[in-house]
Amino acid sequence: MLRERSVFESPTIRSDRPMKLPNTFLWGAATSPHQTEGNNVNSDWWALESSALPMIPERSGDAVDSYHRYREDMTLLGQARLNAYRFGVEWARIEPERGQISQAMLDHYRRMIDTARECGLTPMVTLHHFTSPQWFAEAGGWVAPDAVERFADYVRAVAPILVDVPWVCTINEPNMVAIFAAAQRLVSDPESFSAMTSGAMPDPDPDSGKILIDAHHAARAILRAETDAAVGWSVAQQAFVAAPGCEEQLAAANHIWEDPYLIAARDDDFVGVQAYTSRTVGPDGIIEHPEHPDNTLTGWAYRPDALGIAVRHAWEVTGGTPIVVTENGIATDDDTKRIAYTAEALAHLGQAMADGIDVRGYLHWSALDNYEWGRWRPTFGLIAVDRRTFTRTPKPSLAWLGEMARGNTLPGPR
Ligand code: IFM
Repeated sequence: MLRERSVFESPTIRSDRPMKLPNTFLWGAATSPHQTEGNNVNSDWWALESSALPMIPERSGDAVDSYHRYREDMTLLGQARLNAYRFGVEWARIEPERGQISQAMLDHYRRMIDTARECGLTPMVTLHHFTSPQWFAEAGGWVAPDAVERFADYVRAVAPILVDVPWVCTINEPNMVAIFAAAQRLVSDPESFSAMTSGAMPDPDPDSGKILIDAHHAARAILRAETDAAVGWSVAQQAFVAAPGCEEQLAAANHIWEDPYLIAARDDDFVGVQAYTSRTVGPDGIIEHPEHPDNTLTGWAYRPDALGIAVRHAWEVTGGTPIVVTENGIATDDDTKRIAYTAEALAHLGQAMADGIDVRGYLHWSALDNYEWGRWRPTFGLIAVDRRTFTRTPKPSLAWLGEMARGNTLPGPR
């Protein structure tokens, strides 16, 4: 029984033989609407960008104009021989005012789904990726008494265009959404605020977390009734590891940051693992990434092994929900480093799969250099974008990942 086996036995890679994957394995890339489409003017993030918060020094503006150029984006992914694309539909466009559903926007997103297919890409559609309509935020956001109902209404409105979509992710990184909720509460407290601006993140707000879990389960029920989709959500994982003797602190960090969201995925059709780096938990809790020349453009430690740690943790906590890696990547302007990081991350993923973990796909973050929530400098893309002309230039990493998809094997260690 695979599920009974300890997946923590082997953190290091044992096999250097490539591992053949099933033909159904998803090889792709991911984006989100707000980070790529541009002019998401009815969203809460657009409003936040106007509010001159120091954590949000730059605005999304036109983003990379994927609202108009999605066919070009998808064509490049398909030409590279990737077979999957995770993108989102934007609640603030579909329901710009409460109860006012835009059929034109639903048609737009249905065209995106059809275009993905035409480009040879299996679509995974995310329904909520950090941004909500401004009217929802003004009404109290996720802690408003009717938040779950409002989200469920939106999901009901979108369901008809998802009827034949194979993969739907209800909410992206609900634990990060709960962190934003905590951060917004702290903004009025000068001491906590200065801690936040120096890079530390508050713990996820547990009240928001519970509501997000209810919202996810409500969405899952609607989607299961009205579509054929495999339904899940994606969890931001920090791949926490314990400093010597700090196993209890490690368990506490996981308990607050990740586990409730993974437990909520126990009856899902899949869980999305999103991992970029690993963080150590010491005697006083989570340790911030120490300064290091190898740190990425987001200031995170260079830790390609994070993916293996995260996948093993998700498998253990969910009790064996099938996994899709819905995000993994690196913010760097050195594409050779991106390839090296990804190759190593994939080797760790292969080892986890060799240990019996059921992983159905790998979706790299991100397809395009895009708006990184307040900043443009951290570039995660397989495709560079000139933000003045919107010209797309594939990087060598796109062709490299396409080759991986064509070979459909996971590598041994480098
Ligand atoms: O850009 C984000 C994405 O929106 C959610 N997951 C992490 C990425 C990198 O920070």
